[in-house]
Amino acid sequence: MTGGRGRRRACVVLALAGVFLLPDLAAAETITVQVTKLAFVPAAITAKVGDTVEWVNKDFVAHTATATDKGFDVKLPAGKTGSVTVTKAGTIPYFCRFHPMMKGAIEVKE
Ligand SMILES: [Cu+2]
Repeated sequence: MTGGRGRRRACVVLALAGVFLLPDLAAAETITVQVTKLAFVPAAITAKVGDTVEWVNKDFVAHTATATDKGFDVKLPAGKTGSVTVTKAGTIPYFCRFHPMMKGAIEVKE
C-alpha cells in the first residue's frame, strides 16, 4: 500500500511550508533612511502596516522627519536616530522643519 507514505509526504510538505511562510507573515520590519548632506536617502521608501521607519542622522546639524499631515514629528538631533511605526496604508509625505527643501515619502501598503 502506498496511501500511508503519500499522506506522510503531504504532512512533511505542509510542515516545511509552515516553517517558511509563517515568519514572513508575522515579521514587522525596520526600514532605515539615512539623513546625510541635507537629504533623506533614499527619499522614497515602501513599508507595510506595522513596519518601523528609522532615520539615522549622519549630519552635524539637527533635522526632523515631519509628516506633512502632522501625523508624526520625529526630532533628529545631530548624530542621533529616531523612528516611527506606520499603522495605516497610504502615502505619507514628510519634510524637515529646519530645511523645508528636504523631502521624503513613505508608501505604506496593507
Ligand atoms: Cu533638516
